[in-house]
Amino acid sequence: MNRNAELFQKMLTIRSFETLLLEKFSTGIFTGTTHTSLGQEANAVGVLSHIQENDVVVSNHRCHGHFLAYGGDPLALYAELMGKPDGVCGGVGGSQHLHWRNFYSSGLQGGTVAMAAGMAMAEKRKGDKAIVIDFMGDGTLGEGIVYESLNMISLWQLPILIVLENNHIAQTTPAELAIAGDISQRFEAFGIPAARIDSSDILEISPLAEALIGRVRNESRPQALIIDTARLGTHSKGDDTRPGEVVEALWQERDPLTIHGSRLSEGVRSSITIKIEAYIQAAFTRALGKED
Ligand SMILES: Cc1ncc(C[n+]2csc(CCOP(=O)(O)OP(=O)(O)O)c2C)c(N)n1
Ligand SMILES: [Mg+2]
Repeated sequence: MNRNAELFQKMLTIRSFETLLLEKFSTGIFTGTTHTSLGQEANAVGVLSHIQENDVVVSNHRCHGHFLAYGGDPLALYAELMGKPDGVCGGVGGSQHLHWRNFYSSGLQGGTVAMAAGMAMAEKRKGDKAIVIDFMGDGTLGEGIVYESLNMISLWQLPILIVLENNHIAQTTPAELAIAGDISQRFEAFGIPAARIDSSDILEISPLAEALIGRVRNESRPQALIIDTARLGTHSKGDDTRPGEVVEALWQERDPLTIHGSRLSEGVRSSITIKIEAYIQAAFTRALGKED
């Protein structure tokens, strides 16, 4: 399989997983809540395609895409969301609190940046060139702990790439009602360089992420990557106050699967789609059949 097809397949794995999750949520088989990353798949795959085995990934409440792009197993994630012992964390972590290998997520907004800072400090002290990738949302810029953490991250030159997925909304609050000034300057004020890209195209996001990850690793210092992106789904399961036509326009213009899928032939696209949908359906069915 060529690289374009592989990237499409990885993003489609996330999309199919979360689409089926939302479809089945109302049946009551899942515990707790859930946040999907529809529209943001190119960020997860574009960034995490470039990590090495010892690198650490810290994610937030919207973590399924990051987990799957990291290499996590869809069956174990479905089982986790069903609260089953075969889940990623034995069914006690749920949608937002995952830990597998060097992947960690937490629903505590902002707390993740502090966690990531501590982990990056540990990696720096070990001196084995491993780095930390920390995903956060734009709304999380409102948490004070972020700035305490950025100060330490810069002061101690911790090897961390902070990926700010700027989908311009926090739950139902548009960014323009909550965020003053220029987001890049929030990082730059602490001496952390911030690269910014407005794209849902994995072929634009991926090379930039690769270059920044290389710099963090080789120069052992922090870096921010701000990705202006689009949340195509609801915040959680049904809470979205944006007008339907606004969301529809985003689907037309900002769907990473459509953007990247157009580079593949119809035949390749449909054979990957059939394969991945069957794989995800089988993961769901097998997770459902596992003992509670
Ligand atoms: C400390 C804390 N406060 C509030 C919440 C509830 N909450 C969960 S997600 C969210 C909005 C997050 O917005 P953003 O950081 O932009 O991420 P996005 O949901 O857009 O990916 C809120 C308020 C929380 N999880 N943690
Ligand atoms: Mg947001």
